[in-house]
Amino acid sequence: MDRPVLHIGNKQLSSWSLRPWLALRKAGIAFDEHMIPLDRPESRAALEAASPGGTVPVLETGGVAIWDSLAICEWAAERNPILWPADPDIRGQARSVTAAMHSGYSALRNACPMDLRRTAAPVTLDDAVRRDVVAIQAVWAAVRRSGDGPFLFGRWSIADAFYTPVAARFHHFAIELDPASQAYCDTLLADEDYRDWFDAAQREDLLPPGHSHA
Ligand SMILES: N[C@@H](CCC(=O)N[C@@H](CS)C(=O)NCC(=O)O)C(=O)O
Repeated sequence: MDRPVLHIGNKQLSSWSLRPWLALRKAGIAFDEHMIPLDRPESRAALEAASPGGTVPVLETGGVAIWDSLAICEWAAERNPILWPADPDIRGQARSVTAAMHSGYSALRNACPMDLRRTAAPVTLDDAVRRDVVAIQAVWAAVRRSGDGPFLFGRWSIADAFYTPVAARFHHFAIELDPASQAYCDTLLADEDYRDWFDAAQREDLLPPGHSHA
């Protein structure tokens, strides 16, 4: 079987692409990656050619395209179940917190887009963004099980893939967190696979400085 190809957006900006890229790495699934630079005149045509949904990430495998970050993570978890907690009840809860990020917290996402080349600096946050920041920390506090490791459910899981871009937003927008949440974000941002992505983002030369994209 040909190696799957993961089409991604700019590493600097594409928070959605980061999630399945981490999951494929953690699952030990060999894949090729292909970048479609975003926000260029030719981006739309390239996105539509690669992805039925017209967005990245998209995984090309077995002659089909799977788009949507969570769908790609689930594809990876079918190949390597280590990506979710082993206990079915805890796994259900891990899926809840993952789905909450996938479909929510839009105030934070809109006001504080991931930009891995942004110099960390605070901005004034409106009430809706503050509510998201409080809600995310409350969810983390409610579910955290650090027994088997420092991640949300102990060992690394897809939930951590979904909150790694959140940790990056919190860092780059210098958002103050409670100590346990800060420690969790520090763990995510020190992860070796994330560091590989982050380092590659620093070497990208795809956008004018200061440009950012949600
Ligand atoms: N729900 C989708 C969202 C994907 C998405 O919005 N991707 C952005 C890049 S981060 C995109 O492709 N935008 C199209 C554009 O910039 O024209 C997912 O989880 O994959």
